[in-house]
Amino acid sequence: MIEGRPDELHQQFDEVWGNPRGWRAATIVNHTRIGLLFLLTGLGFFIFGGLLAMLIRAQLALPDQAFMDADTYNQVFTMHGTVMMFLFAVPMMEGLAVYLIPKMLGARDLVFPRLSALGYWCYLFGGLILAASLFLELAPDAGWFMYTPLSSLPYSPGVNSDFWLLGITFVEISAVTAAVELVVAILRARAPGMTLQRMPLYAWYILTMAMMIVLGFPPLILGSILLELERAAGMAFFDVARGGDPILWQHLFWLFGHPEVYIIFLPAAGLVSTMLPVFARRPIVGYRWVVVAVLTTGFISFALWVHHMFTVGIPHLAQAFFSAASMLVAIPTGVQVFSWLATLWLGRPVYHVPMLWLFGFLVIFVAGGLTGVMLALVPFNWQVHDTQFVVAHLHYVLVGGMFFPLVAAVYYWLPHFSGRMPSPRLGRWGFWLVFGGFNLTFLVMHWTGLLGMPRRAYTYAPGLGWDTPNLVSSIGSFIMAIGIATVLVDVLLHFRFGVRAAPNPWHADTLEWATRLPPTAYNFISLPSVDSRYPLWDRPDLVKEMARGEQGLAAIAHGRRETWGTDAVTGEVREIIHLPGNTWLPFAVALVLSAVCIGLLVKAYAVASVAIVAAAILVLRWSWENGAYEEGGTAVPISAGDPPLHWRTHNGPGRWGMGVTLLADGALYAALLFGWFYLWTVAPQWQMPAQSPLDARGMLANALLLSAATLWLRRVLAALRRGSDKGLRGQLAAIAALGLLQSAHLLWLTYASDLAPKATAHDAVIAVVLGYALFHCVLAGVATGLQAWRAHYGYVDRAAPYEPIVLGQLWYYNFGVVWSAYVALVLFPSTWGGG
Ligand code: HEM
Ligand SMILES: [Cu+2]
Repeated sequence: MIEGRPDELHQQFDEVWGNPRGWRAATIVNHTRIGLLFLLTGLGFFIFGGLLAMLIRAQLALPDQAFMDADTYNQVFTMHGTVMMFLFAVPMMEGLAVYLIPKMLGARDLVFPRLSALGYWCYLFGGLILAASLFLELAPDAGWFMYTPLSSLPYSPGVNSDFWLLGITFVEISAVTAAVELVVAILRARAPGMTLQRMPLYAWYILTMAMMIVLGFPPLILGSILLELERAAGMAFFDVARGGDPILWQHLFWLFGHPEVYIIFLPAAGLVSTMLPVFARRPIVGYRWVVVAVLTTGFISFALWVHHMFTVGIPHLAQAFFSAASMLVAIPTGVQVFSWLATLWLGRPVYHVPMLWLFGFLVIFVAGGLTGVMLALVPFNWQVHDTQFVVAHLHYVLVGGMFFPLVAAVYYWLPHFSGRMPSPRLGRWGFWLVFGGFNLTFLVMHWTGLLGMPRRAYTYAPGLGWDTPNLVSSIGSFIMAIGIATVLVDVLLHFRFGVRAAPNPWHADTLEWATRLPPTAYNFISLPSVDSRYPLWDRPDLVKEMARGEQGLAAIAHGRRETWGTDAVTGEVREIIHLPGNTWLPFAVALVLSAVCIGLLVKAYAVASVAIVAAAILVLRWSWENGAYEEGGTAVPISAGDPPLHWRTHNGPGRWGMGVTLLADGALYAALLFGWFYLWTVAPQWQMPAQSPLDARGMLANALLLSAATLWLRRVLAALRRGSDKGLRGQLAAIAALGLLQSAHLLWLTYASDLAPKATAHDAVIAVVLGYALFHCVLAGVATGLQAWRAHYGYVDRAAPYEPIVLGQLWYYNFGVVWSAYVALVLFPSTWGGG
């Protein structure tokens, strides 16, 4: 198994896995590096958002301040909320997960490294575009929730809102890519023997968070696309006069926005559940209860969005339901809190700096939870809606629930990043300044709110009783800022002056501490197998065995990047996942997509179109460079006794990746259909034409055509699974042609139906549904054509049947899309009112 001494082995691994320097650093796809980039960029945006918070507090410190005018203030607080929520909180949590998860699972990388890199670059570029708007004094100014009609063209005529819609969509796509990646890695790339039951709690939290992103972000992406279409192309969705409804935006927004709060909180709670037992020096109490609580939180949080809309005028029954549901969510959170307290109680805790932050978290977060229950009471909610009370609650939950655990985590994993230990002294100062400053700022703000001071007002008159509490809040916020600066200085200094860290300095139980400190790009030269929930506690020798190359997959002479692919439930080895190496593609794709984004912003549609074509070419190139391509067909050696490389199986990670991506895609489509039925039943001036503009028979024919192609592909795939690739290339080519023919027919149908999307919301929604279906059908056709071509080169055949099987899912998905479009747009209207 071992080829030479570990040092030599390390050298060989470095050759295959190493990170280039200089310009070529932009080609790195390795998860450790990408995770760190996420964290650093997130920190940058946090500082930016924090400075904006300082500006806000400076403006509110005294009554009748003229520090900022109302316009600037609107931009500043909108950007503060937007930056903190989209560019700091979520990417930070995802970045940490990208960094930690493979290591905790005992893997060498995430399963789609190029996708992680793409996600990062999209995040960076999207964030920069958004941030730039403030310096151009064109920043979004309609609040981080962008309510229509305030954000619609008549009330926000500049490009301010467009910056938000395009920039945030760009960033959201990055969040979804990282989420897909995390879900699949957690389910399919764990160490052999790591059953679901033995998975570190953090992985459960991240799995839940990632699934929530997959299902929760698409409604907002859809909302942004619709609003941008309304603003840029004049299509009608949120305009009452044309049959739209601004409340639709609120639904789409909060369908995303409420889960978002838990998307931010759950991973932070996962950090707590990871660190706390280590410091308490015992396993967490009630592992199973915590898992159940986390999963339940994930589910319930999707049923809560309406509690943000209690004052909008919704039916009483709905109010009662969502009020009760909102209180219910306190239960699983309570379970976790009790489990943490019990762990501390029953353990023999040791106190280090991270523990201080965990303590701060517990105090502040519980307080925030209590005001949350207050807000879930409808009458109380009516009272304090849109006052500073809500701002105070929100920061107790977000800063307490996310920022404090994050700082604890930074201190805890610092030795991992740097190989050095943080110093206790400055850290304590930083903590107490932040803790004190925070409470001074926001505890008082509850009071300001109860006194009736509204949220988002840029100034106020003296003598209303608001002067003193506001001054106190502002002073508190500056103390907090000084505290945060202290922490940053501490962290910076430690890179220079920290003492060298011992291996596993906190005596943790999880596998990330089995890497070198700081870790190599491949994490481990040999991959562990696991037989307990606390591998490093139960097998103290494991670390050395791994480092000596005595565990799995220690061969590298073949020059491939590899990690184990394991069964989602049992953790048994299924295949060797063959990972791609460094490449310019993700960076280039993100760059071209930012050109699309900027092109749309400045309404240079020609530029945007060229960039879209360029992006399509790059993406095709990307999908060409898969394992079988680099290796020259299927003649790839593997060691005797090893499982197959993943692209020789029927069920590799790509299949899961496609599945999860389609879940996200389906969430977007479901939100679109929801919009259709919502507008139909609720919009005050919805107009259903007497005669549907759609050609009913044409639609049916189109769906049948697609069904024929799909069924054909299904037969080809079934044959492949049985080991027959007879006529594979020709059949794939024919299916691709049939698919493209169907796409052309759909395009013609859309064109011939003479829709008037600028005149009525009815036609606008139909146009979007058809456009959506068209996009997917073309995609499937082109991708199948590409597969035919690959079959021609022998990259795809019965020995490597994997890619067409992955692609098959897209066809099944399209089948569902086109038929449900037929049902929703043709059958329903013809049976229930409106021709
Ligand atoms: C660093 C300390 C922070 C301070 C002093 C601060 C201060 C403020 C203030 C004064 C407002 C109210 C603006 C207004 O109503 O006019 C606000 C809004 C907000 N903050 Fe913070 N904030 C801080 C950190 C954070 C963090 C860490 C997050 C999220 C992770 C966050 C998320 C938000 C959001 C979502 C809003 C609502 C914006 C809106 O209503 O549109 N803040 N913040
Ligand atoms: Cu909520």
